[in-house]
Amino acid sequence: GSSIAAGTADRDFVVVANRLPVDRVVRPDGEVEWRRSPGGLVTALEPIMQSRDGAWIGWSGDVDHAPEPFESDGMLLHAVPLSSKEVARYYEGFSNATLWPLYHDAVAPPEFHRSWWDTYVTVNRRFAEAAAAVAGQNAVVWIQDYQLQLVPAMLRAQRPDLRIGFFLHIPFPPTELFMQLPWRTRIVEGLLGADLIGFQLPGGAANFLRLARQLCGLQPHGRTVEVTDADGEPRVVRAEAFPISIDTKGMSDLSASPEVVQRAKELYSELGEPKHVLLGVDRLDYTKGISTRLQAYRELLEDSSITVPDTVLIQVATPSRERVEHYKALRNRIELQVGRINGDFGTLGHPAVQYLHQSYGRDELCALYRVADVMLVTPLRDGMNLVAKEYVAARTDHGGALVLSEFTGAAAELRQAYQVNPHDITHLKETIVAALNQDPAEGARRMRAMRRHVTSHDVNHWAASFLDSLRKTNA
Ligand code: GDG
Repeated sequence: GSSIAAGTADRDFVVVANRLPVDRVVRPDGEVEWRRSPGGLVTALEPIMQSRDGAWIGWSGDVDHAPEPFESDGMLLHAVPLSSKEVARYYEGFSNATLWPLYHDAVAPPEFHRSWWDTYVTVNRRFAEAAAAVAGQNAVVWIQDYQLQLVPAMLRAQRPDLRIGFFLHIPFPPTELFMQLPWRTRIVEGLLGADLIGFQLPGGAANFLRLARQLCGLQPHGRTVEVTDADGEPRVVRAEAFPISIDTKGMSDLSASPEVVQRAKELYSELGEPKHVLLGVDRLDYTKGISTRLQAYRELLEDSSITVPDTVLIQVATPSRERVEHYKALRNRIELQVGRINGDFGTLGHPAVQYLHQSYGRDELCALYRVADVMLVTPLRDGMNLVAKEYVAARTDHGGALVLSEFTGAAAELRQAYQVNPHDITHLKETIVAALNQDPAEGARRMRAMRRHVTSHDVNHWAASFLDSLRKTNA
């Protein structure tokens, strides 16, 4: 059951996500404080939350510690508790070692465990119950991402009055891959509880509709299918693409601020004013193509296409999912590769790769974007990739070049990037060299075009389009 007292089911707009937009911080005096973790999603939804009496439901990130519901910046934050066993099975297990690799083209082998699935069901039910307890009559509920794919149907069963939206931040795989999942029909049925299911790309929506036909015997009409609810009433489910974006103006303004401009100058001089700075910024994840990127860089050094200390690669690899086996193995592989490149090609005081397994502040990241002549975004598969869009937003000077994998959602929008198949190391090397040697006028033309796109298609545009479409579905 829910810990919410009767009479609190009054919120008009409810976001349900794996994580709350806050982190638990223990102050020096021992007092516990919940500090806002700024992310694109919160930034975009905050105005809607404030004007519509919103609530956010999610896990606090802390095992067995769920604070009582509390108000923060005009929204109710409602924590869903998870035990350490649930974190291991629902989050690290089914979400990050089953669904994550399966949905990213199985670039690492997905693991299937019945105990993980059972816990995924239990935890999804807990999130659905929390949402049912908080949402007011006819409220809009927006469920986020692959950790919560069963919530739409579970919530609908309890609260048929609600308008329910779902957005998947990662790719939705082709049917050939999805069919491996022992619980495939349950997942599709879970999602069909929503009125609107949003994907990053039209291809994801098409994959989903095909599965709805194959697994549930439904007939898609364009981007919709009709389902029959428990009450015997027909209902339309729409599957559509809504490419997510960033707070473009926020990033541009930050990048043009005197502090960041100054910090970028300092960074450049700290690096020894090299001729070429290449940059990678990723969570340390096997989908991000960090290893192929390092291989291409290594071969360019072997060929003497580039040399140290004229050239440096900065690789920020933010620590991620460190208890999941695949991530431990990946870290070892990457760090071995970096160590070898530096051993073979570095000189005293001038490593070939500046590798940072650390999380950086937003300002510092922004200064790095300004310093990078070539930004390397080379995932093997990525739902969108916000780093690519942030780099473009940060280049208020129209400088720099973006090397971008075809297998990112962003590639569909950032057509003027230097696009590449990251599996093709020869082409990746040629593309990096082309980006390093681009004609500045040509580079500025490309960057301007990409900036126009991310300016008109920012995260507010994304949220507004989704919520508009949700309002119109089953209106
Ligand atoms: C998932 C999907 C989709 C990274 N390191 C630091 C840091 N970051 C920030 C970046 C960027 C975000 O984290 C990463 O977003 P991405 O989109 O690149 O990748 P995922 O984390 O895999 O996100 C992805 C996204 O959801 C949204 O739908 O685009 O496809 O996989 O904003 O700047 N931020 C700070 N310090 C760091 O060290 N402050």
